[in-house]
Amino acid sequence: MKKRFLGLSLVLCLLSLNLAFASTTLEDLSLYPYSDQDTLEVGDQYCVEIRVDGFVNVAGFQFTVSWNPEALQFDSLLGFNVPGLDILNFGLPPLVDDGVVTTSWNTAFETPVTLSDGSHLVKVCFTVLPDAEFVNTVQIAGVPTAIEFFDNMGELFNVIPGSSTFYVPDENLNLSVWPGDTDLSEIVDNFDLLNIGLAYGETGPTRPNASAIWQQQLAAQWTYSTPNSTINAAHIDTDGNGIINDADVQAVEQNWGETTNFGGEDEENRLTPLPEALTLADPAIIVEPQTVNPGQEATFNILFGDETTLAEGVYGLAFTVVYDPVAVVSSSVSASFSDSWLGDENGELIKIFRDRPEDNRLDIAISRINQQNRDGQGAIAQINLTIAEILQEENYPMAFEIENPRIINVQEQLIPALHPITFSEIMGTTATGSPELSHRVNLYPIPARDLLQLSTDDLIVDAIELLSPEGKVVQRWEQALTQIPISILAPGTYILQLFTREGMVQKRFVKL
Ligand SMILES: [Ca+2]
Ligand SMILES: [Ca+2]
Repeated sequence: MKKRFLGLSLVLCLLSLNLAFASTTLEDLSLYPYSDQDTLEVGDQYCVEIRVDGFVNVAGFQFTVSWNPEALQFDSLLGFNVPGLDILNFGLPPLVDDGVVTTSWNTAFETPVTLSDGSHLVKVCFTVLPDAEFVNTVQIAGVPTAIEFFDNMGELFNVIPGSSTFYVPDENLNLSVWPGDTDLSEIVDNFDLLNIGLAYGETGPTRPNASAIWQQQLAAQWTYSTPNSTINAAHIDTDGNGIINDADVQAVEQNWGETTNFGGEDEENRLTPLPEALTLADPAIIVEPQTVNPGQEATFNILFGDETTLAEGVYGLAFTVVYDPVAVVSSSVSASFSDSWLGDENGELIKIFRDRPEDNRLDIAISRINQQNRDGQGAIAQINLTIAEILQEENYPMAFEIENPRIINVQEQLIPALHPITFSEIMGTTATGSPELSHRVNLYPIPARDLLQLSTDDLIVDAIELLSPEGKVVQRWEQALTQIPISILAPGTYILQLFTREGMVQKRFVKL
């Protein structure tokens, strides 16, 4: 019996007897395919050396090399590097057609063999086939022949198997898509909804092996790109099915907060709107103030545009609402989109939101989908939350601010918008006036520029005071008014104080 593939069974029998007494495992032995080729084309030859580390006093081995037979065709074995090892130690046809080659070798009780780390046992060569994927591996496997290395006492090494990887780029698949990051900002957030709105209804090539898993996925170019940022729609087809529609919002939801900036801690690539050159002629986006009670579940309209300054030519918006963590029950915050002038939430809009309680911020995006801009004024969305149980004598002013608004038309041009802080009143325990009284007084427009309209139901008003943001009386009228000129006031939040026969009422208003 010589060192031959088929002749090993007797040796293994002897060894298995021996193994019954073996109580220790030998040192680690690494067994791994190695190649310096990592990028290949169809038809190229790919050769891997089956290398070892820790190959010390080895008397025999067996293992399997495995690959995807649709990616690689077996060609040849070369460079046998162990005494006596040759092609007869390998199991080839028909196994190689299924993507495996097996081997067995032993010294037949002669001197064990030692090789320096990084030496190869044998070299296996293949041809790359047309069905090769982008990522392909050749690996050491334990099926059908188990992995065993032993010394001349029959004791086993602890074998650590490895693999080698090569890439076959398809020249058509030249875009690297991260599902959900539609604007290539390297983070998934509410801004990623806007491109889905812009490209809504577009079709293009499907993405091979597409999924919403947060990993780089190769895709072919689409003909559509966004009008201004020129981002290819392959990045916007987040689910990779070849059409851009509501389903593509899901990957944004699923991967929200993920980043591709794996090494860095900063979020500098996060899309921040361009520096704004705002004028008083621009429309304003604000949270509509109202008077609420502690503990109340409240809904506040988010207003864009007002009676005097329409929001014109709007297609999509992404922004953040900053709320007062003292006044809001944590994690009670959400958005809704009913009665939006931007469109019917069922069928005319896509929308997304996420509360960040630790930052007291609500991220929102909303977009039309039919490539038609719309003009409007009033509510575009709502913020819903539970008012905290604030027990204090005075009314509590609860601030809201719209942060980082990115508002676009269908040509993807930016629409500038004022976004002043507004204050809503949380009623104090001994507050003068009541919510009921407050509701009978109406101040508009919100926000106001030149003239404030005041309606007071059937209340009898004896006097009105205008207080500065610091609470100082700016002006006092000893009569009821229906209009209050405010054009000379500096921009800010003011308080109008009404003395009525049924009590005192305070209303805040925003002067742009
Ligand atoms: Ca993004
Ligand atoms: Ca899609």
